[in-house]
Amino acid sequence: MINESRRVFIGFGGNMGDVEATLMEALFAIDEIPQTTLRRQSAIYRTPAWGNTDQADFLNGVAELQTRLTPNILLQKLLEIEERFGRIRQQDERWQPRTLDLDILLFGDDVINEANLRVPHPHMHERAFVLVPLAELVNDLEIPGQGSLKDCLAKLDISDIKILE
Ligand code: A4P
Ligand code: MG
Repeated sequence: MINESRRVFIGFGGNMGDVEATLMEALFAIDEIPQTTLRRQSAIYRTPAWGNTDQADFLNGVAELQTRLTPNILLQKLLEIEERFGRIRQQDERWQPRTLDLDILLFGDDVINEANLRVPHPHMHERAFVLVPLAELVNDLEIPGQGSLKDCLAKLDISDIKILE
C-alpha cells in the first residue's frame, strides 16, 4: 500500500560550529530522504537560548516537507542526519549546546503521544524561535491542542528573534 502524502513542518537549529553551513547541508540531506521532498524553508534567525539560557545564541528556522513516510520512520531519518552532522547527546542533560537539532513540529493534523515521539512538538506553541519562522511559511494554521498559530504567536515576545542578515 502506498501511504498518502502528508505536509510536515520541521524545526531546525543549532548553536555549535559553523551553524549556518550545517543547517544548509542538513536541508539538502532532508531533501534526499526517500519519499520526502523539501518544499520550502524559512529564513534563518538568530535566537537567544531557550530553557538552559547559559549557552550561545542559536540559529533557527522551519522547513516544510511533503512525505509518504510514517512519522516514526521520518524521525529515524532525521536522527540519522543529526548524527551525521556530529550531534553528541549527553544522557543526563537536556537542552545542551548542539551542532544540529531537528524536531518534527507538525505532521499533518496528527496527534502522536509515544515515548519517543510527541507531535505537535510539546514546546512549539511557547517558542518564538519556532513560531516566527513557521508564520513565514503559512498564513495561519491550527496547532492541535493549542489553538491557532496566530493566537499562540500573539502571546510571545518576539523582539529578540532576529532575521540573519
Ligand atoms: N522526540 C519526541 N518528540 C519529538 C519530536 N516531535 N521531534 C524525541 C523530534 N524528536 C522528538 O531529543 C530527545 C528525543 O526526543 C529524540 O530522540 C526523539 O525520540 P534530543 O534532541 O536528544 O533532546 P533535546 O533536544 O536535548 O531535548 P528536547 O526536550 O527534545 O529539547 P528540544 O525541544 O529539542 O529543545 N533555544 C533556541 N533559541 N533554539 C533552539 O533550537 N533548542 C532546544 C532544544 C532548547 N533551546 C533552544 C533550542
Ligand atoms: Mg530535539
